[in-house]
Amino acid sequence: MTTNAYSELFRRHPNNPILTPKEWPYPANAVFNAGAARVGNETVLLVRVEDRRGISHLTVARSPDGWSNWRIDSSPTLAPSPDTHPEEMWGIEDPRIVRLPELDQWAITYTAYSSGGPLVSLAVTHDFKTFQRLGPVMPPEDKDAALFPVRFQGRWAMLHRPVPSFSVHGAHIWISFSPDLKHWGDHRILLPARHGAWWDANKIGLSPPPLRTAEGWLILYHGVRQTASGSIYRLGLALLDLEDPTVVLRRSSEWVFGPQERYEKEGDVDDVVFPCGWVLDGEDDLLLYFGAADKCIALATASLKEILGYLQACPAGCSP
Ligand code: BMA
Repeated sequence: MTTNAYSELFRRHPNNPILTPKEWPYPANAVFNAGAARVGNETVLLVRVEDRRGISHLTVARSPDGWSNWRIDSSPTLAPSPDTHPEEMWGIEDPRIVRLPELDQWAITYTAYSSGGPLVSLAVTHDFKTFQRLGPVMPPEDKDAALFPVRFQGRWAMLHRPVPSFSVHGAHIWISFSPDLKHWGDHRILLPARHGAWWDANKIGLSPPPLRTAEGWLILYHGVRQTASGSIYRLGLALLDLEDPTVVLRRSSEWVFGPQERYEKEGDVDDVVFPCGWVLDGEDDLLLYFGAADKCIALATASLKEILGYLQACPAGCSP
C-alpha cells in the first residue's frame, strides 16, 4: 500500500475546521481537543477552551448531524475548581468520554494541570450538565487517559501515558486496572514508543478512547516526532485483544493521519492533529474529531471496515 492510500483512510470534512474561537459565544483564545459522544439524537462535544490567561476549561457543543448547527453552552460547562480540587489550579484539558453501561453514566478522563504537573482526573455525568468529580486517578506527569467501557475479569481498565523524569526511557502507553475506579494498580506498558528515526519515536499517547469492534479494541494513538523546527503530532493504529486488552494484536508501521491542511499546520502550536473523541455512526461510519494546531476543531471520517482491513495487513504484536 502507498502512503497516499494510507492517508485516505481518514478523509477530511469539506467544512473544516468545524469549530473555531470565532464561533464561540464568549471570548476564547482556542477551542480544540474535544471529547465526543453520541447522546440521543445529538453529537456532544466536550470542548477544551483555552482562555486568554492560558487556562483551559471544558464547554459542551451539541449538533444534530455532528458537523453543523452547533449549539454551544453560553458559559463554561465544566470549569476548573481549584478551591475544592487544587490539582486543577492551572486548568483542565483534553477530555476523553466513555459510556459506562454498568453505571448508566458517562465517564470523563481529563488532564488536570496541577502545580506538580499534569495528571489524570476522572469525573462522571448523566447529562453533560452536572458532573461528579471522582478526583485524580494518576499522579504527574500523566495524560492521555481513557477508560474501557467494560470490566475485564471484574476490574476496570484504563489506558494512560505517564512521562518518566529521564526522557531516555521514553513515554509509552500504559494499562492499569482498578476494582472501583479509584484505586489503580497492576500497571504495565502496553504500547511502547518506538526509537530512533520512527515517526512515533520516544513519545506516544492514546488519542480517542478504545473502540470495541468485532476484531478487537481499536486504538488510535499519537506519535510525537521531534524535529529541528518543533514537534509533529501524527496518528497511528493498533488493535487489542477483546478479552484481554493487555495483548496487542496489530500495530501500524506508518502513520495514518498527519498535519497537512493549513489549519493543522499553523496555529498556536504548529503541525498538530490531536483527536480526543470519535463517534461510530451506525456500523461503519466513523467520525473523528481532532484539535488542529491547538487552535480549532476539525472532523475526519473513515470506514471502520476499511480501518480493520488495513490493520489486518499490519505487523502482528506491538514492535517494529
Ligand atoms: C500535548 C497536549 C495537547 C496538545 C499537544 C500539542 O502534550 O498538551 O493538549 O494539543 O501537546 O501542543
